[in-house]
Order: sequence, then C-alpha cells, then structure tokens
Amino acid sequence: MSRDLVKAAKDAVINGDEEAAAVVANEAISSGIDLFRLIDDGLTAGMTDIGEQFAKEEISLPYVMIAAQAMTTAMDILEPHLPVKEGKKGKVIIGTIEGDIHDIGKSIVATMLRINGFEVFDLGRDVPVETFIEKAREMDADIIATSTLMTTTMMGQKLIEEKLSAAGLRAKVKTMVGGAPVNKEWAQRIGADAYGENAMDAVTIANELL
Ligand code: HCB
Repeated sequence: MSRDLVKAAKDAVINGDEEAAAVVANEAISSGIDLFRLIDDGLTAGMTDIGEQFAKEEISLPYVMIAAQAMTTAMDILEPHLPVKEGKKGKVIIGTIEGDIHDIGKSIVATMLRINGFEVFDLGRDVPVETFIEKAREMDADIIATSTLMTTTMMGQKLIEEKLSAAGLRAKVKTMVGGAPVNKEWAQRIGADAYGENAMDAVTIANELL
C-alpha cells in the first residue's frame, strides 16, 4: 500500500528531518500527486505546527531552525516540478522587510507568482525599504509584494507606502502586504492596495491588482 505523502511531508518538517523531507519530495514528484497539496497540507501545515509549539515554549529555536531547513530542502526539490503557466502578466518585486530574516512564506509566494505567469524579482530577506523603491523604479514594476513575520518589522511596510509616494511612484506601483502578524485591516490602515493571506491568495490578488 502506498504511504500518505502529505502526512509524511508534515512529519518530516515537524521532526526537522531534512533527509526524510527530500525523500518525500522526490517520491511525490514520481508518484504524480498534487504538489500544491503537499506544500499546503503537508510542509506548510508542519511549519504551522512548529510555530505553535514554539509559541507555547514546548520547543526551542534550534528545533524551529532544523524544521525550516527541512521545509526549504523539500521546496527546492519541488519547485522545478511545479506546473508553469505561460505568459507575462506583470512584474512583481518581492522581499522580506529589513530586520526580518524569515523567508519561507515569501519564497513560496514568489514561486506561486512565477509559475502563474508573473515576472518575479525576489530581493530575498532583510531588504531595506529603499531597495524596494529603487528596484521598482529600475524594473518598471507593477507590484511590490512585501512579507514580514515580526511585529517589529511591520512598520517597514508602512514606510514603503510613504517612500513610494515621495518618489512619485505610488499611483503606478500597486502594493501587497503579507506575513503572519499582518491582516486586511493593517493593509487598509497603512494604505497598501491589498493583503495576501497565503500564496494562492497572493496570486489571485496580483491578478486582480493588474
Ligand atoms: Co521565527 N519567529 N524568529 N524563525 N518563526 C516567528 C515568526 C514568531 C511568530 C514565533 C513566536 O514567537 N511565536 C516570532 C515573531 C514574534 C513577533 O514578532 N510577534 C519569531 C521570532 C521572535 C524569531 C527570532 C527573533 C527568534 C530569536 O532569534 N530569538 C528570529 C528572527 C530574527 C530576525 O528575523 N531578525 C527568528 C528566527 C527564525 C528561524 C531562522 C529559526 C526560522 C526562519 C527560517 C526562514 O524563514 N528561513 C523561523 C521560523 C520558521 C518561524 C515560524 C515558526 C514559522 C514561520 C514560517 O516559515 N511559516 C514563526 C511562527 C509563526 O509564523 N506563527 C516564528 C510558514 C510559512 C509558509 O508561512 O506565514 O511565513 P508564512 O507565509 C505565508 C503567508 O503569511 C503568506 O503566504 C505564505 C504562504 O502561504 N505570505 C504572503 C507571506 N508573505 C507574504 C507576502 C505577500 O505579499 C503576500 C502573502
């Protein structure tokens, strides 16, 4: 009987087992199961579980680090096998706000936008606000999508709104904010065009923004 790969993916992340994560990712590719389900209900669910354990102080930071490494390893294997939709829908600049090194969710969003036909410039993590503005101008971007996982870095998203206006780019460049501590109300409060709850939502919103 074939094993439950979604559960195996979740367990691999929870156990911080990088080798098991690689095995399950490769098995998922050859078995032809829905890779998006593996990412959402397996890997991401595992990381959510880890986040909850960390919040309750049941595990310490090194466990979070090895779980994150297991998830990243699986994502690196899966990414080239995700079905790509052809087309050039628009240019998106994406990155995690300065001071914040969390990049797993941002990278999933970047991947989903890319395979759904957007031209994506991923600036990585810990990205200064000025860099978002400079790159948006340089690349003639349609959307700036930012991610922040910490309450301490949320203000960077507000600064982007202010700097975009100061640079005279606010009318041209749409903005989308995301990350665990932010929500729709935050987006409205700072004047962002949209809030993306998860990677699929981010794709739907990017389509709507254009
Ligand atoms: Co980290 N960490 N962490 N962490 N971490 C959080 C974020 C806390 C909430 C944990 C807690 O205390 N409960 C917390 C922040 C508290 C706060 O500010 N309120 C926290 C802290 C405090 C820290 C350190 C400061 C810990 C320390 O050093 N003492 C440190 C950060 C240092 C720094 O950044 N300067 C730290 C470090 C780490 C790592 C390195 C161990 C690791 C990150 C590895 C990496 O990213 N490469 C890590 C992790 C993994 C987490 C948790 C457990 C999981 C985050 C994650 O990857 N989730 C997180 C707990 C949590 O979030 N509840 C914890 C899975 C992804 C798939 O979800 O929400 O990121 P996501 O992304 C979604 C969604 O939000 C949306 O789509 C994604 C896909 O569905 N989305 C967007 C995301 N970005 C978007 C952008 C858009 O435009 C649109 C949609």
